[in-house]
Amino acid sequence: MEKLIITAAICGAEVTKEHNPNVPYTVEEIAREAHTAYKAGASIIHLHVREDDGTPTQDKNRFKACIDAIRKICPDAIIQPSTGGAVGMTDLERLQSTEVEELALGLKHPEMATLDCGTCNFGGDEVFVNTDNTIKNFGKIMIERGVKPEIEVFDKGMIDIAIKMHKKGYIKTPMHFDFVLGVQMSATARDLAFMVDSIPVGSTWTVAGVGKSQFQMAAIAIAMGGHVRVGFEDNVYIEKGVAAKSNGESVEKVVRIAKELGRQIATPTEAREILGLKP
Ligand code: KMH
Ligand code: ZN
Repeated sequence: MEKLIITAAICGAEVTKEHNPNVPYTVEEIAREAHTAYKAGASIIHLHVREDDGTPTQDKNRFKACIDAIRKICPDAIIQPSTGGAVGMTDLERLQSTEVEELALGLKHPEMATLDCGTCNFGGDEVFVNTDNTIKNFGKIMIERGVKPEIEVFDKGMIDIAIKMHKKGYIKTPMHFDFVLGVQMSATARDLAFMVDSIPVGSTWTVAGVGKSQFQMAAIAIAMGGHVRVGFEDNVYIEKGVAAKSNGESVEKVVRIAKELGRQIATPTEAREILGLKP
């Protein structure tokens, strides 16, 4: 089986220090959390950033500061900024994260970024809006900037939207999907198998189980040959009622499960090969 790519979603936009005091806000805290995950075996850092008081932001200068700080201590990690940001942000705000230079890698833009392929309920009255025009615009800009999208899909309909966008020229193949389960769609083995079965042949995939399903989804994905995302964005607990000490602790748990199931962990270089990223 292919080696396992572990993505650490270290910060997110919704969780706070009230949920877990180790949720990072400052540049230093974000770099610290990225480093714990990287040391434990994460090859991709999925990145949201915050103001010092925890307010989510897509400000490109804040992204630049965080990426530079992470790069100093995680020299070869794949840093994947979010273009989802937080509910209610405008498209222009959200796209700023793709403008950031990665000077240490000699790149004008990030290697990867997320591309959310549909609208979904986000709890209470919150709706995370991604119209067809938003997706087209984000897809086109990512192609122009050479940024590989991680296609975030919160239900099966979003896979169909991504395929439609590919046919219209807004997303290139091979596609890489992140199934975010437990938000709009439930997170069971049946749901995951259905999603895997629905993506085009030749695509790669990872799963982010949100909330209590996080490590169950990870274990199933490891056994199926897919890839795994964990981290505070999706779940701040290491086990029921116990806050994780760091994102690294969550990554370590995935590494242990993978070892038990005979799956080796991909280095960032190996992850780049699997995903077709330029070294
Ligand atoms: N925070 C959510 C509204 C992404 O990173 O692309 C959007 C999100 C998806 O987290
Ligand atoms: Zn995110």
